[in-house]
Amino acid sequence: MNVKSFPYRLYLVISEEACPHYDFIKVAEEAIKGGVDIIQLREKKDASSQFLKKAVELKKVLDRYQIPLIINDNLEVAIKSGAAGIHVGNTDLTPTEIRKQWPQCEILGYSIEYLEQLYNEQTYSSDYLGISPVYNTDTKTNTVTTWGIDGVQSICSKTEKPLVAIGNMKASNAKKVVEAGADCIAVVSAICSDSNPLKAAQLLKQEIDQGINNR
Ligand code: TZP
Ligand code: MG
Repeated sequence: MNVKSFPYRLYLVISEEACPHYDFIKVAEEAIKGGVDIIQLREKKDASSQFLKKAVELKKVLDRYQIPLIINDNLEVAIKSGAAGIHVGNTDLTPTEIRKQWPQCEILGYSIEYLEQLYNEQTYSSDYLGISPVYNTDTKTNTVTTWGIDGVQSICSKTEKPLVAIGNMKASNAKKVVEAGADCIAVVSAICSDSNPLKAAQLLKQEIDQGINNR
């Protein structure tokens, strides 16, 4: 995939656990109606069989809206569910290995936790990079570098890969992170914890669009 074929701006990372108000399938559908254009299923605690069941269920809804499904860190679930892609971190199965085992993978995401990763073959093998995390978040605490705006700018100046910013992203900070160089904003709680996921997605999308217009 080349840079220009990454058309996604608002990325929902979802799990059943992250959705206190509604069933995660309903949250996903409302979020799509509000402007989310790519969704990752991230179930860190599920056995593969349970993870796969959820992925298949979610994909049925996503297919109706032509929204790509990305699976977090489980190649078996990604392949068996018919997902469009997979997202992995620095300590997971590597992008080069995923390319070998799953040549049909359309969207391969790789989280950047150290600047040095920008120069390794894993980054070369991926389609987009996750800037992980931009800000500290309670949703994921085992993180390495909190990038901040300076980190986003620094990564942006060193790579042509599409950049997905994650970590405590919300409507109040999305614009400045996009202005700093992020191509896409990924959220868990800003949509999943909101009692109105459709509206939450709309607000985020507005801020992202404004940020892109200001660049
Ligand atoms: N990777 C880096 S931060 C994060 C992940 C999965 C969690 C983001 O969650 P939230 O609730 O949007 O801060
Ligand atoms: Mg991981």
